[in-house]
Amino acid sequence: MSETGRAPRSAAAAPGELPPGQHLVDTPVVMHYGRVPERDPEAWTVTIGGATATGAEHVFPIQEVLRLPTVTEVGDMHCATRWTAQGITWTGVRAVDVAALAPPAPGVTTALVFAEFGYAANVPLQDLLTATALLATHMDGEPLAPERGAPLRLVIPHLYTWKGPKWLRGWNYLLPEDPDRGFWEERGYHPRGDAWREERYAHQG
Ligand SMILES: Nc1nc2c(c(=O)[nH]1)N[C@H]1C(S)=C(S)[C@@H](COP(=O)(O)O)O[C@H]1N2
Ligand SMILES: [Mo]
Repeated sequence: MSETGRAPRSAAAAPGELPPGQHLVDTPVVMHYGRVPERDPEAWTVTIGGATATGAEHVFPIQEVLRLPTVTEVGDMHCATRWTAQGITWTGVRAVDVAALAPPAPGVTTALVFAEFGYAANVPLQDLLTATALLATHMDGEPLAPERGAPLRLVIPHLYTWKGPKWLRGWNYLLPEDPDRGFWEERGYHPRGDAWREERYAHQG
């Protein structure tokens, strides 16, 4: 990807380059709060609500989401607990294409992306709509394992991975006045979470 516009820093990073304060691991450590869902993946839906352009909440069967163009890209995972796993191949659909099915109202700045069982992360709209943000179905060529977020997980390689809910169920578009904290953001983590800027904690501003 070219270095034009707001291309994420990681897309331009040299192979092997690590964000500040991170160390390399071979395999990303399986990490999540709570249980692995057992909901039928065939009956999975993605709900886009909050400040949508129409004002309505839109519920999409997963089959409709996965009819969007399939893309494969290589990205890194950066956990805020300081491990980085490099060169993961993700396959899925672009978040920007999903958002086009249910666009935001004017003035929306953030999306609160949520998962099964209430996990959520607030993600700036500009990061969610970047070309490298995927709703991934496959990791390294294999369908996502249940503990890796099957059937859908959000992947935004330049952000810390807490910004990528596994078992993604949708998002709510937020206006600047809406409460905007997800699970880790409630616990002091950064609203943006760009790993290349080391945006771990909210007190960093
Ligand atoms: N639903 C959900 N998604 C989540 C989490 C979680 O607790 N629940 N943890 C996040 C964090 S902090 C990390 S580091 C990654 C870990 O992904 P992995 O288990 O595939 O390594 O998942 C992210 N997505
Ligand atoms: Mo993490």
